[in-house]
Amino acid sequence: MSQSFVDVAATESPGSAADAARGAAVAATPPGAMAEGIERRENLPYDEFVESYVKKHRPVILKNAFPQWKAFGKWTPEYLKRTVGHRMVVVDGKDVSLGEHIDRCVASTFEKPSAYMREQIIRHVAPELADDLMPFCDYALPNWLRGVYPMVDGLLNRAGEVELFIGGQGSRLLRRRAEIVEGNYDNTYGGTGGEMVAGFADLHYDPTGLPVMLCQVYGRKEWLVFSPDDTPYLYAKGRLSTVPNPDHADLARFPLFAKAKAIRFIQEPGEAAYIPAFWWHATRMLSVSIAVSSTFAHAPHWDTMIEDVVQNFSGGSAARATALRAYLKAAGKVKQLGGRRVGSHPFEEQAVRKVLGPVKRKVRSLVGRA
Ligand SMILES: O=C(O)CCC(=O)C(=O)O
Ligand SMILES: [Fe+2]
Repeated sequence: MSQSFVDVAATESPGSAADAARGAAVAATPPGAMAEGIERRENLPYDEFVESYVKKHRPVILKNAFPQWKAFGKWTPEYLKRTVGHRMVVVDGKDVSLGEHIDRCVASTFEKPSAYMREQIIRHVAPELADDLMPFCDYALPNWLRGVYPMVDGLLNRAGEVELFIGGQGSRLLRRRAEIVEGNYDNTYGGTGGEMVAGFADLHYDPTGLPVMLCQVYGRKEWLVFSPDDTPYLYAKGRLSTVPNPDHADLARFPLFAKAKAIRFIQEPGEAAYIPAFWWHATRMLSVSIAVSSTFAHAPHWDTMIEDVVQNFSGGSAARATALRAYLKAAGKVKQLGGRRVGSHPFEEQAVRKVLGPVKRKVRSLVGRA
């Protein structure tokens, strides 16, 4: 087991040879901010992961996090194109075949980046890939999100799905552009200036007070991460920072941003990034990148998740808030009885759904006929 910190300031100084190699993509540390790396742990024992990172809500890069996956080493752009290229996915709101999207990613450059395909539920878009991801990443277990949750079922179950992300060189996460309030956001950030095209965008934290485990299967991805302690400096609108280019922040417009401490790192194939709830992040691809994500939650995450759900989904009704809170707390207690392996078959249809699905369809068809 080893532990190391990436000295980002040393590897990512503006104008270095590495930057030149990335074309116009200058990887500058936000001016005024102190750059720090992220902890990297190799073959970290599960219990230590939970004690030192999950319970303390600290991010970490886990090396050798899914050596058992057939996907690791097998999935390449060519392989996915050949085997599941005919499957349809949604990229930036448009339906496209996976093969066509992969072609665009292969042709992508920092100057002319392709769109980033994110959050495609593997069980739906290409279920034949599931076998390559089993047994699932142990660090992302137990996962209490899988299950049937009356009242917030769509929310929690959607969150518990295993998802596929594919981008090309220069693609970056444009997660919630639509959520940004008009007028408070510089829409030109993706414009014509070379470094803007390939820079980071949409610094955000994930919904529902939940952490994420992002497993890099192929290619390299660069991250920009900030602690929740930096929230006062990030000009947040909800879960999104309104600072347009967080790696080239305009400090005249966003002076407080200088106080935020950027954590930058490059994620390599075989590594999993654990990003705790409320940690801000943005990504961009340094090459064709294939990644698999799992949002997961168990005891150390549960109360935070409940408060977020209650705040955002009780519609201002105190009675609903109380009911939701009590119900989700009880659901957590039940899940806890299942132990370490709860959620370890994320690609299987759940037993209750197997029964409920046909019943629902039958009722619908009867109602339709009536
Ligand atoms: O894989 C990535 O690029 C990060 C994805 C992400 O942060 C998100 O979809 O919320
Ligand atoms: Fe995210």
